[in-house]
Amino acid sequence: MFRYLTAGESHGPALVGILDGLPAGLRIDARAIDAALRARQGGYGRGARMAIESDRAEFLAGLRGSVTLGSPIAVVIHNKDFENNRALMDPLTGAGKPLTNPRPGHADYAGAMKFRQRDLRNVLERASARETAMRVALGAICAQFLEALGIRTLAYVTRIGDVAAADMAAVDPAAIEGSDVRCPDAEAEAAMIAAIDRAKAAGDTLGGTFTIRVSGLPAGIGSNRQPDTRLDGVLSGALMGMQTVKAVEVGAGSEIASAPGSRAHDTFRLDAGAVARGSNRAGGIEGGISNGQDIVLRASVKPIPTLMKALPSVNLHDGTAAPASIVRSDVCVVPAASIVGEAMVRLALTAPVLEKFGGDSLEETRDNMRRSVEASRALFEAVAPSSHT
Ligand code: EPS
Repeated sequence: MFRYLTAGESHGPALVGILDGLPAGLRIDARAIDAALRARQGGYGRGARMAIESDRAEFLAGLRGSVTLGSPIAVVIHNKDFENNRALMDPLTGAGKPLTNPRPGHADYAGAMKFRQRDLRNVLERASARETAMRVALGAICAQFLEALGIRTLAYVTRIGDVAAADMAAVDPAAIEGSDVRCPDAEAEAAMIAAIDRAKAAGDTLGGTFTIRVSGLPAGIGSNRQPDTRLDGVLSGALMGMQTVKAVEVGAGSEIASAPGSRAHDTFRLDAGAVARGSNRAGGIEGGISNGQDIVLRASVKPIPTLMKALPSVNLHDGTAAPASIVRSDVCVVPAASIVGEAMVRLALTAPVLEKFGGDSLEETRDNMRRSVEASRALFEAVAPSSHT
């Protein structure tokens, strides 16, 4: 069974993560993990915290000579900002003036009710998106496992506020890396940056959307066996598990509700004797099972709830009307959220891929995958064998 856990407060000493169930024999490129961490820290519209941190994943267990042992992988990312907050956040002695005015849209109020906390800091420290740094590190490890099987992910920004990128059939990864908002549409990028500047000047924040594509995933991952085994549910649940995400779409998503059946589905045809599809509105998943086409997911991200022009709130300690607490924050996190979303998809895909192919070593997983894909191809010999991936 593949699983992972993270722990860590935003201004505590460190974030820690454990990844359990990856096979032995996978060579890990630590630089690629740190590159993903840098990407998460970047993006136009980020706040001052990002200038303090320079996130680096340090391995404590599970590797020898950069190769996985099949034992649990343990990772730590130190919070540099802990040194500025030791009196407030030391796990044994930390104390300070309580935060009292909940931010609409943040976990502050709901979390205070749940955990019976009078100091909202006791809620926000774990609710903060700071902990997504560890998800990105663990996701970047899973990416190396998936890539060893030929499965790749790509994440890019498709909307910031009311600026939408043009629909793109193919996306060049270099165009994403070269963009300050991780949007491969250069024209939209300039308008997105201007929108972030306007929001900042107004003391406001902006949300948006990002798209994740998965290529190289063979047909047959996920299952119609039970509701919780359906791949669309697994992947959208993982994306909804992010702080900022309020909606997830698979393929054509919500548009499908208004299309007639004749224009909603991806027809089959024969192309030089091979099975081909007319489109990919299903986003690569039918019946909760991957169908061999690219997986396409889109997530909608809410604007960050900490506004410099604070929203109306109440002081929960004295019962007066008061603006929401203002703490250091970002204007727009959509580019960073796309990196976190990619990590969530990488983590969420690893379990059903391992469930399908199994293996205690990478070699065994690869052998199983090769045999399985060949057997599926051989099922319909009347149709050209190369077509069933
Ligand atoms: C974040 C770290 C946080 C915030 C932000 C994201 O650091 P700090 O609170 O010290 O400024 O910048 O957190 C939130 C958006 C939030 O709502 O809590 C990060 O590492 O991504």
